[in-house]
Amino acid sequence: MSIIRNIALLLLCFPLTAGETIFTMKDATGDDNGAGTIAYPSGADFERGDLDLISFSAEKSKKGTWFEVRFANNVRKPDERTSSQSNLPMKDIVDHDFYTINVDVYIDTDGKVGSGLTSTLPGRDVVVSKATAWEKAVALTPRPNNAESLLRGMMTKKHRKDLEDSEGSLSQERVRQMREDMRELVEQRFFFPTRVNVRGRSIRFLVPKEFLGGHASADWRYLVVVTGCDPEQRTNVPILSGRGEPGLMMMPFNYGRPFESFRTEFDSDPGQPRIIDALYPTADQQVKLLSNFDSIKGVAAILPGIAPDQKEIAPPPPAKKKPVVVVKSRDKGKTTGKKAPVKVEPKTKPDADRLLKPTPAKKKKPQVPKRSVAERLKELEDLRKQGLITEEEYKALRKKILEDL
Ligand SMILES: [Ca+2]
Ligand SMILES: [Ca+2]
Repeated sequence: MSIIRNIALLLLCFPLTAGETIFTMKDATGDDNGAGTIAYPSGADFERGDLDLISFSAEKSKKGTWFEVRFANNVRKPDERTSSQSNLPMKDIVDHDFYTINVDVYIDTDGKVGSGLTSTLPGRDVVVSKATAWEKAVALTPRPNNAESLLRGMMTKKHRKDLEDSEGSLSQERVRQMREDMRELVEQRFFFPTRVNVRGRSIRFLVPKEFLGGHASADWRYLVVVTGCDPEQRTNVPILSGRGEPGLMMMPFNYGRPFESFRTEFDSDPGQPRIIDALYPTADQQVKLLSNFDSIKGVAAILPGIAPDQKEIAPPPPAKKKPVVVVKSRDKGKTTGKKAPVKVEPKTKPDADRLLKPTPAKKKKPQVPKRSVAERLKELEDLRKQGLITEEEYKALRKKILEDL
């Protein structure tokens, strides 16, 4: 008994995790609704507050940096859950003691405008601002090895297609080299933490010095986003939003009151980013930044990374489509008669940003037909009858729908 007490006392005096704090950043409470209109799945795996980030901090250790993300609710453990695909217990599927949360951290280490990547992991549907383009990304997920190989697979597939388009069919040696290049590229840019501790409302994860080139710095800028995790990467759940591509380990979005997917509230834009919470000083800034997209033009919301002092946010420009460069008209202006040969750059070097970008969706009919005004009014009426919206909300939404006539 006394031995146990002594060990407990020792642990209290010398916590295993003691280290110098590098920074602590706070996030608003109650803003786990993304651009303001995302609701949790109705199933038992999620509850409001579960993905509500309240702080993000970094602490020095011998091996590297321990980051900590803290949430409004206790982190859900996989103990009692089983797979939705098989009879496997969830704890045998995931590698760590959580299963509903992904946290991406995009880090701008050089502070140079335009230097680094602006793409994010598949399915996040946001881009990082050019001013805070990132050098290193940390992706906390319950199945790190699986997520890393999935990401490598997605990027390799695209890169291989690029190579085949410019070089024709590839020799075995070329394919081996290509796979090696992609492995290096993913390892250089992404880290999927495998040393993870879950306790109460917090998840701590170690990022080694080798990955960040030292400890994390309070001078760098950080973009931290939280998404709902689907550790089984199911592909049989219909996906409403996103550009038709599966996200990396992400829960899908749908209409209605889905059991197993997130939803966007009645009459809000279904094309909104699938980010549940993002680290910004106020909820208002988060809503503004996440609402700054145009799903019809295919323009994603631009999110800036922020400094740990959280004093300054460089607001990105409003979402607009890049102007289409018409090459022909320029050629016409030339009077030399002889056309300059178009130099085709061999795509031998993988371009990480491009490989991470979603493939533009082929034009096809939307999966969910636009509902008529009558249908929407009826749905609204149902919501009122069920007491799911207030009389005031009912009136406001009714007015909005009728304006579409
Ligand atoms: Ca929050
Ligand atoms: Ca937030």
